[in-house]
Amino acid sequence: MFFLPDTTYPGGASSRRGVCSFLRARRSFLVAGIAVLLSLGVIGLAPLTFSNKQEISQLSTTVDALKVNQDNMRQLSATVDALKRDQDALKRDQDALKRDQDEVTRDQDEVKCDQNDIRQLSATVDILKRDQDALKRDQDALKRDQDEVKRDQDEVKCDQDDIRQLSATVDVLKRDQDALKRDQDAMKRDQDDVKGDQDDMRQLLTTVDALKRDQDALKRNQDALKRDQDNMKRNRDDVKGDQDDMRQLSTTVDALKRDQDALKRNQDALKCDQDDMRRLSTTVEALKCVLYKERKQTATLEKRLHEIKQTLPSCPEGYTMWRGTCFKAFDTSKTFSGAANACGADGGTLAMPQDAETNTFLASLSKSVSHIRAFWFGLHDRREEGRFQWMDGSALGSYRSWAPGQPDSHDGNEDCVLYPTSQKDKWHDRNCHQRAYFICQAAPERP
Ligand SMILES: [Ca+2]
Ligand SMILES: [Ca+2]
Repeated sequence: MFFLPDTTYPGGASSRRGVCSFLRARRSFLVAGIAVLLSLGVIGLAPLTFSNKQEISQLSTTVDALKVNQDNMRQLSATVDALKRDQDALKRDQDALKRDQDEVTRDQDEVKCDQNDIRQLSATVDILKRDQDALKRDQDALKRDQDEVKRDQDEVKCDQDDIRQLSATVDVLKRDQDALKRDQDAMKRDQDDVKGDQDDMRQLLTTVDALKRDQDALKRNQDALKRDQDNMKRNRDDVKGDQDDMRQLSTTVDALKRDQDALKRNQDALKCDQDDMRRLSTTVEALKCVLYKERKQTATLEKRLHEIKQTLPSCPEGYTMWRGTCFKAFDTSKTFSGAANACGADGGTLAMPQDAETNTFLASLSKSVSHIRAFWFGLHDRREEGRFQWMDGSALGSYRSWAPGQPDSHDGNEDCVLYPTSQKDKWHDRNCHQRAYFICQAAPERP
């Protein structure tokens, strides 16, 4: 059988867990036993089918065993009942323990509160002790003061006694003094009679002394006045110097004022200049923008010009373009025919100034090469005297620029025309074999 103690379990929770596992094991064992018995009962019905005795005896043994098992079952049932009771008792004990635990917790909280109260009380007691010490010190100080007061009181009492004695002595002295005064008054009356004569003498002497003192004082006053006069004179000189300084200062101040005004005017002018500078700066910025645009445009135009030049016809080297024709003044001397051949070698002819503008241009071109040389150009009357024609065979038109008296076909042998050394834009007919510089013209070349 299983028995439980009545009240407490020193092992606590671990003991209770051991008991519970034990109960569960016993319950499993009980269930297993019941199962065995039931199987044996089923088996016990079998012998009816057996005939031999051996089997019957075996069955008898089995029945006995079953009876024993039945007894065991009963014992187990009793054990289970006892265990249930023990379990109930354990539960009750557990509840009691829980209640005890709660009470202990509450007691613990109360103890904590009490501990806090004790700490506060301890702090209060410390404060009270410190107050008590301070009070003791104050009490000692008061006792010392009291002792001093007592000593002062004793001294005052001694002084009072002395004062009383002094008062008595003073009364005696007063009486003596009154007696003395009376004697003194008598003496004075006698003395006054003697003094009457003496006073007159003394007054005279006093008057003389006073006069002497007045004289000395007058002298001192006189010296002081002289010193004052000297001081005054020096002060006057100083004042005069200060006045001069003041005048100079005034002049300086006026000059400074004028300078200030001039500075103000300069400042105003500078401000105006500054404004102008600002405006100029703005204008410059605007101009820079314009300049930038212009430059850009110029670059574009130059580029375009370059492109156009690439496509335009150009003059041979050394020739200058004039109204779509190229001209060149040569600085070598040739006959008219030699000059014409030289121009032909360049792909052109001798120049043909068929209008006033071209004539002026050619005169200028020849002068750029030489001022003192004559220049052939392409006009002649070699085919028929008096009938002038250009190098391309066309007849001389209405425009002509003969020098006065020309053409004169001097000696009947002048059939070629040139610009003479003087009057470069005027024409002269000359001997074609004469040597002169010359001017060629050519058509521009296509690139
Ligand atoms: Ca002629
Ligand atoms: Ca001539």
